[in-house]
Amino acid sequence: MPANLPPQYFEVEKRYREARSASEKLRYLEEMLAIMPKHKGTDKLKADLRRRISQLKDQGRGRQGPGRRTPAFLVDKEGVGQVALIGPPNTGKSSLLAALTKAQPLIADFPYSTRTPLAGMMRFENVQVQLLDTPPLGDDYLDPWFPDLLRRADAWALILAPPADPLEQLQAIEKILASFQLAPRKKEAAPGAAGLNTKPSLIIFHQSDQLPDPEELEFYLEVLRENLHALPASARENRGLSPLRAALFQLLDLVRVYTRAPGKAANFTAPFVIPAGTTVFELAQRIHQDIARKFKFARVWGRETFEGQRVQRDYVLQEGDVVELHL
Ligand SMILES: Nc1nc2c(ncn2[C@@H]2O[C@H](COP(=O)(O)OP(=O)(O)O)[C@@H](O)[C@H]2O)c(=O)[nH]1
Ligand SMILES: [Mg+2]
Repeated sequence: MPANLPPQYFEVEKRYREARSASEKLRYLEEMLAIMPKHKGTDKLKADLRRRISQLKDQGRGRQGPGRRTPAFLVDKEGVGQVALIGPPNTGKSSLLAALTKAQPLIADFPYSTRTPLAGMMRFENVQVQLLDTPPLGDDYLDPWFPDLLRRADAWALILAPPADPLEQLQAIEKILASFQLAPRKKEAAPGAAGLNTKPSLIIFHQSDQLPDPEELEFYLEVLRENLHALPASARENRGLSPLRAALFQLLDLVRVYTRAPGKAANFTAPFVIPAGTTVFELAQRIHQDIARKFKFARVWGRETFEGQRVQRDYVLQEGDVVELHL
């Protein structure tokens, strides 16, 4: 061994080779450099370590050249659906994520405190909805993966807040979305939305505590409601969060149904969560092809049916229905 390296060096080198993250690799490289004895025989090795260190540091700064970045921000979907919290800087997207889920985002009064999406699971009764906190939608800078995140989400919650005019904030968001051929799905087919891909959306008029005058708050809400469903909320004062949970779930356009075996009670903690419009036969198919094949009829206990009403395969399931499949 020409460089005459101490055994400790090889231990650290082994850790370096096994390290997963760039920051770990960097730490070990720096340790190796520190352990390296100082004499002529190690010059080449030292230069090599320094080169690798500076490469890793460059990568950390995002200077790694085109095509090598992995889309690490496309969050895996969990729960019954994914809602992206989007909006201008400082409207309280991160604060809402923290208030509605167990996630702990950085909350700060500087505009670009959120750099990457962060997911949290929001409980609503017996289901979990995934919420995504995102960086601000401003026109100065947008991460290249942001449009993909918007397209992949099942729905959007547009987070607006005083002191800016909420209608202007809404228009600014729509302008940015339109530049990616996207638009919130309006109550009526919105003029100008032609050719754009729409997503179910609602407005959260956040930081409502900043508008102590209820008439002012109501005025803004009425104006916003001409476009989209809009709800007031304040993460700081814990206001409006229960109706918000319900509205975020409703945005996904799902229904919860419960199956029961004849003569047994339904399990209300474990709903089948299915798209609105699903028929009882499609439910049978979701459960198992064999069940669908043998399906004869169903009995339903629900809001739209009388107790245990016998229904045929094309019956459209309603929220809260208890279903007994007969084979
Ligand atoms: N008055 C008031 N301020 C809030 C509320 N929620 C968040 N803030 C403040 O608004 C600033 C931005 O919050 P943050 O959640 O980081 O906003 P984001 O940039 O949209 O993620 C912070 O200083 C928060 O303390 C709220 O409900 N009411
Ligand atoms: Mg944030």
